[in-house]
Amino acid sequence: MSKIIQTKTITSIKCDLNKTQVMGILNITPDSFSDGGQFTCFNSALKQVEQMIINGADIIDIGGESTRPGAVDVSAQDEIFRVIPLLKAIKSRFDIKVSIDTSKEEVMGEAITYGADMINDVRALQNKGCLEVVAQSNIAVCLMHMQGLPRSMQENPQYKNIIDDILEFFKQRINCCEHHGINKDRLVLDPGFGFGKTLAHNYEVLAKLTHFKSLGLPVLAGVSRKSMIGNLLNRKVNERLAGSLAAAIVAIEQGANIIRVHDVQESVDAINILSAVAQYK
Ligand code: 9MG
Repeated sequence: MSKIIQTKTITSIKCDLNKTQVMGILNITPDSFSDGGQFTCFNSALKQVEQMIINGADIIDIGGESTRPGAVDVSAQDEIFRVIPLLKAIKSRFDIKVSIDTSKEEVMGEAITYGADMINDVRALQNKGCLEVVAQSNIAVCLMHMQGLPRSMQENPQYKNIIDDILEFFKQRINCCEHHGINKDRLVLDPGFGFGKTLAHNYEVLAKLTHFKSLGLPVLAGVSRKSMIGNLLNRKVNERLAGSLAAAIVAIEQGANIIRVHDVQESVDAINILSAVAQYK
């Protein structure tokens, strides 16, 4: 029997719901630029992007602010300085979708001006001015759920029912976006693994990821190298590849359309195995 190809267009990002999109992570962290080695850092970031593209990435996610637990704030100017020259360089050299991981209206504005395809906002456009800036564009947006803020989010997170609470949050954010003129077809939802969630919360969300599909939007999952892998397996950050791949496979089986990963080649291999098996289901 022939398969129905269900293709959904979220503006600027063609999201084929039958093919998992791989989002490669490019972190331009504060210390990358602190030794005056900007040029080296810039070139090595571009090389990393090229390698991720060769390895099969569909989207590159560039972040200039750390969102790890306890991370300190970065100014909008610093973030723009780190992220925008790279966005411009990537767009002029490669044919690849670029997502900018930011929660600041100023950075979003610049990202839109210089051709970003998606804003990846861990604060789901809740910061001042963000809804308005994004509404003036056609860009896609990833709305991520987070309880609390990075500085303190891992201090005793609590939920009545984590799945219902996240669903309610998504509904409110979708309404807010639509109210500001951001069409639903531009949105991607992300439950935010590790953002104000205990180990048990993270695994419950992973097990029940399909629940978020009820809102009719693509779902993004970011589990790569996170503490939910390290703490369960007692593995350091550089020992989390197998655990990350296993969790990504579960996320895809539970309906994730986009996976956000550090290890692009290995993730693409895992997806290809899943696709080969899926043909016979
Ligand atoms: C920036 N960032 C770090 N972790 C993330 C995750 O799980 N999802 C999204 N959308 N962004 C993330």
